[in-house]
Amino acid sequence: MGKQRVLSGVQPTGNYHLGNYLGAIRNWVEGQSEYENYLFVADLHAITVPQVPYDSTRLASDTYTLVALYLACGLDLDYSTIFVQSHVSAHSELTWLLNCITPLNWLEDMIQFKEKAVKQGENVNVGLLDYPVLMAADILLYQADKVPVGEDQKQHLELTRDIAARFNHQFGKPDQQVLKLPDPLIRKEGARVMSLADGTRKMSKSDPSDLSRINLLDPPDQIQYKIKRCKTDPIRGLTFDDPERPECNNLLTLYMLLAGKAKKEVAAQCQDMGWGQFKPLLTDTIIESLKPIQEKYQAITEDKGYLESVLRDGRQKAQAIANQTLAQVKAALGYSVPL
Ligand code: AQP
Repeated sequence: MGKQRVLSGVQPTGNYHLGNYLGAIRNWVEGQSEYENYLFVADLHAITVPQVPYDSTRLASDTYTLVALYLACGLDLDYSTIFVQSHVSAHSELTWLLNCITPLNWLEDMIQFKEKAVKQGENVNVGLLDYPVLMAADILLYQADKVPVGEDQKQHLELTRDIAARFNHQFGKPDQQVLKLPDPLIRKEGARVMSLADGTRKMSKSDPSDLSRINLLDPPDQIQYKIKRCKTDPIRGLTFDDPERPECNNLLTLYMLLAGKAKKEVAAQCQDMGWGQFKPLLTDTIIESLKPIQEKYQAITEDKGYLESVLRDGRQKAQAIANQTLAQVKAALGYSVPL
């Protein structure tokens, strides 16, 4: 039996941070040899949240930065195909076809839509509502077996399964499913990284305060400054899992994940520490962990031709699978074949 196929992506909206790394990219890298990986830059998803004012120079440059970071973080092209979502037009086309079989109320029930719609007030576009159908198309086009998901994306993956099952039921044959139902690939515990300004909110690209996150490309002096300024509490002795101390739990978790230590070991090492002792330790650990990524990133971005060739190859491989699925979907729906 061949390897199972995994599909995942990150939106190219700048400020790639430790949450994106520890919650997504590092996990892909660690498991990559076990699977056949299709990892993309989700640039069609990136415009579902309006950018005001819109800067048309950002999308392409943020895309290249993200691809370079994927490679710098250790994605290996022997195991992983890296491509840009908008370069494979089947994503948009399958979205339309799936839109026509997806009940509106399924989308209106999505928690992320409700939350983001509240934030956007009157400026909610159809794309935001339709985001989960595009995500379903992303996954189903590649007949993915597994999709790495965090808590926030679980509901969207369930919707993807519901859409695939509905399609198969309405248009497939009893003995032959057109679309494969994907399973979640559950992340290791502790990979949810919280904001440096508030331990109850997740670290996020769109947080207006840059002090709330450590970006993967932050230079050492900036990392030092951010950790010096980050929110803590007045209690001496550092502990995990105290609901009254979300910042403490987050910073210890960051240290544990980046130092590659066991939770027990970190708990014992830090139980009598004050912040004055722990912060320099965490700062050095972050700087040392990001140094090889930043050096590799620098080398990769100096060779734009290489990045372009990675994306050309990625697009070809992705298109070969995506177009095949799209043709099967269209055949099942009864479309005529272009002459
Ligand atoms: N704080 C986080 N902790 C753990 N994982 C995280 N991810 C994002 N933030 C954290 C994971 O990174 C992947 C890519 O995310 P995305 O670009 O699709 O969008 P997102 O989840 O909405 O990421 P951001 O940074 O929070 O973006 P904004 O601010 O634009 O909403 C996903 O696997 C995600 O779980």
